[in-house]
Amino acid sequence: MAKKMGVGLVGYKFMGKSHSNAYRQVGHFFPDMPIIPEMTALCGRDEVNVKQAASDMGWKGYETDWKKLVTRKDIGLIDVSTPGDSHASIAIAAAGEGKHVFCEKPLANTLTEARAMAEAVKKNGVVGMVNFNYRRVPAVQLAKRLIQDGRIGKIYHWRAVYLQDWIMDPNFPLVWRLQKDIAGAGTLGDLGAHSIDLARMLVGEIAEVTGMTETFIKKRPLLAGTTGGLGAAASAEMGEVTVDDAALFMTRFANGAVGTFEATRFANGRRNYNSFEINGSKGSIVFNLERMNELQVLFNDDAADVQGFRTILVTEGVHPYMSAWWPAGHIIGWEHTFTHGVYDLMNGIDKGVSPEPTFEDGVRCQAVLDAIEKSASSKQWVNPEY
Ligand code: SOE
Repeated sequence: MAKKMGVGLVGYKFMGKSHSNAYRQVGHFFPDMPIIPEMTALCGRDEVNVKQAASDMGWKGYETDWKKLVTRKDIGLIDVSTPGDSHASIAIAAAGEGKHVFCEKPLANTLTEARAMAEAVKKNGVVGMVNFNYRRVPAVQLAKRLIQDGRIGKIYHWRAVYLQDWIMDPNFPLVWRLQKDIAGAGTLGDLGAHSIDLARMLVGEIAEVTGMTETFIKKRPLLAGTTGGLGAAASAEMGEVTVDDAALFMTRFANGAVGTFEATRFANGRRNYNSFEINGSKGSIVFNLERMNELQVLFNDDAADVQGFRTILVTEGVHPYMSAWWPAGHIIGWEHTFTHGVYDLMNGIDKGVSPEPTFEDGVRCQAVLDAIEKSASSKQWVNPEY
């Protein structure tokens, strides 16, 4: 019989909903789970809303103060799905109470906070994992295996493009993601961080960066009401946008590969276009989240008359996580990446080992973000401070 562990989730909007779905599903699809997460309590400041969300999403109870949540004896795992400004305080307090911590990306709003979080997890001997969920797309895992097996040879190029368009309307209001004191950074931390994490996993450590950021719309209407998600309503008053709308940067990897990255919320028509291309001495790999069940690959050792990019439908049971779902050819979606994350997390907790991306990975990503911001203001190449 699998053991059980109570979960306390802080945050119940977009990310809270996707994490709740993962906790609900995981035990039903992964029968070999060593520890089943129990949806013990959902936490949010507004009692009426959090109570409703807890009942809608299948939580047994709720709390309105995360400080109380982290001390509860029936909870072993704290899930931090709040905006970045509260990640550090919640995660550090939870680790101090001996709770394992699952934290939304990027790990923190600053490198100093990220380091303190990694230190807290280490010092208290608990498991810490950052939810860079795109690592857990089976096609991305296939890319990783092909690289590890040497199938594309020595990597020369990494090319990442992460494009969205949800704030292009100048009248779209000043939601929390556009405020530095809450979000830490704009497109750079929200989207660029995903690409940096994937680049670190697939290519290797980033040694040097140079970058630029741009804020196209500098003032926006303040929010009408309190709902500040991706579909928020505007008031008549204006406020200042304090984060970047777009970030472009180049990197040198420690292994000699070079990388280019583009992250923007101003790519008209691109809703959530997260893609990368890797070119190596023996082949190439292309991934695009909008076709997330597919991986395009080219191998130089294919016969000359059939050489070209092939598209692999990554739905066979031989691929990570896929045997838990449907027969081959029956595709999975964005929400499955969260379920896979929770599956790996519970296995990690069982073994007492933090699954990747660990808080240390989170710190390294944060160091790259920090270096890009420094480079954007100094207009120089900068080495991340690992
Ligand atoms: C909004 O830009 C957002 O939801 C990000 O915060 C997520 O990390 C990304 O996966 C999708 O877009």
